[in-house]
Amino acid sequence: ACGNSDTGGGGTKDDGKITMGFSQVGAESGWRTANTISIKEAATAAGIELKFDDAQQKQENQIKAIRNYIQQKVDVIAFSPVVESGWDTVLKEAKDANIPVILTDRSVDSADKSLYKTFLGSDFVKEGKLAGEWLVEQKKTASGPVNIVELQGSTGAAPANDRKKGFAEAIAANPNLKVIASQTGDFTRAGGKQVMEQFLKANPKIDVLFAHNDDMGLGALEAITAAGKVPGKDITIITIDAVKDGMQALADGKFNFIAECSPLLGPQLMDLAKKVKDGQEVPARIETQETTFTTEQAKEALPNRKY
Ligand code: GZL
Repeated sequence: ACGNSDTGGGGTKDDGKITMGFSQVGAESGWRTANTISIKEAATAAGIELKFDDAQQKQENQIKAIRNYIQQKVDVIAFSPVVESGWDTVLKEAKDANIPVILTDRSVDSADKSLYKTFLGSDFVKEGKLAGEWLVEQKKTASGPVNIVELQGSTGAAPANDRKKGFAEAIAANPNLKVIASQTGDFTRAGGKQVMEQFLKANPKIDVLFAHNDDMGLGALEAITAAGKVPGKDITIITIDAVKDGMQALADGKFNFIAECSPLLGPQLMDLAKKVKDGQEVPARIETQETTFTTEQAKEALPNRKY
């Protein structure tokens, strides 16, 4: 590097080592823990210096962290936006400071696509759709109403908005399938348990639980068994993520179906950071490849699961 920090570029040191500032959502779920491990391990493997901040699921903490990274003149900023909206101002500051931004895991609703180089993450609408399509197939012979309760992810988060949308679109195929209650459990086990207790108190007939992530489903299991019902039998349970504890519940028949959402984004993120730093063009959207699991498939897959 020419060593002249006025070039406005990042803070690449003379040793050419790239510095990345990463703002993480928090540590709310097993998925998030696995995602953080993937990012930290991949940075080490790629020889990238990683500055890491845990925002405890607060947007203002992410904005603060991004501003710090701009001050420190990092080479690349990457983050998983806890909610979709309210990023344009700080992303404009990063752009004005000539620091490229990579969105990982979750996206933003900014109309100005020049505010970030790429979005690496899953298609959450598809995940919701896969969950709904499986249920439609399972309940195609149902004669009467099938009452569904839904544990939504964090309010305003892209995975919550999109999974809800995809699931609703899919179950519209069978008017017997009705979401009778839908509320956020904030992607946490505690939230899932608390809200499921309320659902059970208010609704005598619940046939299906759709939880936007395994952790809320795992919390709901406690409420369901405490209410004297058998999870996976009295109440069909569909979740998203496929982290180890979720896959174990699925293998045990307590869950019935999981749409995978892979947290292992670290290696791709570091590869993108190098390309972006070198000024190479990168695709505007890189979609995570992932699958779905039934109980039988979970039993087979469990021994080899990395997270
Ligand atoms: C999805 C990710 C979600 C997970 C949850 O990519 O943003 O956040 O599904 C996590 O487990 O809390």
